[in-house]
Amino acid sequence: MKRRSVLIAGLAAVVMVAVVLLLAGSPNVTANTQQAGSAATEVKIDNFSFGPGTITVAAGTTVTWTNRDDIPHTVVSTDDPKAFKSKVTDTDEKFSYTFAKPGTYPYFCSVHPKMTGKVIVQ
Ligand SMILES: [Cu+2]
Repeated sequence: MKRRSVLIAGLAAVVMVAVVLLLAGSPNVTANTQQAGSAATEVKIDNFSFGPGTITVAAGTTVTWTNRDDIPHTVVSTDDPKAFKSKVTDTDEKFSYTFAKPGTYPYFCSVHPKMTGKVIVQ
């Protein structure tokens, strides 16, 4: 009788260790969630600046610029050849471009070349 209870106590200890290992291991499974979906895909043009000036998006994301300024602006790729080029946008007009390939895409406003921004595609 005494030997049996020792055996049960031993089994219980093994089960306890297994449960603790399982609980300790489980956070690693869920910790690897992606954050790509939360990336900003809207850039506001306001007060002669792009906001946010640099955004990071996943490949395949469409970025939309909206001119919130009272002044016409453009969104023009700095690269040669140009990856994208908007027409002159007036107040509340939008320009969209879909970034298919990973890379860094600097751009500026051709009306006011000191206005610059950057899209990083991962
Ligand atoms: Cu401008």
